[in-house]
Amino acid sequence: TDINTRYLSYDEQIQFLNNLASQFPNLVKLQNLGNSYEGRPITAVRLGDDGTNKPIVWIDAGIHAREWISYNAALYFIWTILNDPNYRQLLQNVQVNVVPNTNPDGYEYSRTTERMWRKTRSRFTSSKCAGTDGNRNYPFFWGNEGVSHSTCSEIYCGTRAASEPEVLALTNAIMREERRIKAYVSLHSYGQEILYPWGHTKNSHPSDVQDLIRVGKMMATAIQNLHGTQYNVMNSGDGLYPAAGASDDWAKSRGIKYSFTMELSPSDDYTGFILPEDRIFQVNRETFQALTTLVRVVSQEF
Ligand code: 0X9
Ligand code: ZN
Repeated sequence: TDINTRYLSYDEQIQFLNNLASQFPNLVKLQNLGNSYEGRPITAVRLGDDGTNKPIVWIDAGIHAREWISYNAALYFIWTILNDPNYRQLLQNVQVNVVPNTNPDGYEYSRTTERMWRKTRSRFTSSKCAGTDGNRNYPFFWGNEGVSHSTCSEIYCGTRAASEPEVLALTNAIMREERRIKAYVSLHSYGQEILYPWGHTKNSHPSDVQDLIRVGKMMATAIQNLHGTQYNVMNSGDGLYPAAGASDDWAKSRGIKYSFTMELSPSDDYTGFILPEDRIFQVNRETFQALTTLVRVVSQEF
């Protein structure tokens, strides 16, 4: 499979999922959560049989269009947990829901037109600028710190909370199963960081922050054990910058205990968002180690 050697188009990503769904009919179910602004399906992959009382780990990727490695990392996770019998066993106790492309319009725009595009592609009658930052559009402290209310900004938070069809599809889908969802990870790049809430402001931590730090460090250790790559575990508001209306905070506010944003590689080398294709494989494998560590924690604790 070439998810380890090149970046796929949106259509190729869907084809990849369809192939897996027909190969593993008992373990894979594809679901359309809703359509993007331009009408592309937001596809969720349910991994595991349809046992209704298992804890769920929710993983999504690519709300920021230019963070291409996140899509491959999500697809690699799906492929490997299905194909490696040692990991496939995890699905007996835990269901994993993966949305490998939460911003297909933005991604196609980034691939074909403007490599550094970040936002969705929604249009506004009153502005020549397009797009909302999906990670400022979630309905928790929406519109507060670290956002912009002008359409041309890279961190434009949208006309209202969940104004983006992509964000509405995701919040609705998560709320349908939120009592069972015990962990949430949003894959981004770049920075090699595992970020935990709260991130909408500085100096604000959930009461169980020590649990998040402990599990975040387990994930970072799993990555380090592979090739020595270092990820920093930190609070997003203090360690990075406050940003309200992000998905990690919203998930935490819904009662999902282990909520993280992962900023994948590189850390701060010259490549930034433009991670060369010959580095995809290693990041895929590292991300897999972190995510399966989290799945294992959920299977043991819930
Ligand atoms: O700014 C973001 O949305 C994320 N960083 S990125 O470079 N991928 O754009 C970080 C979000 C961290 N979470 C919160 N601040 N809540
Ligand atoms: Zn991002």
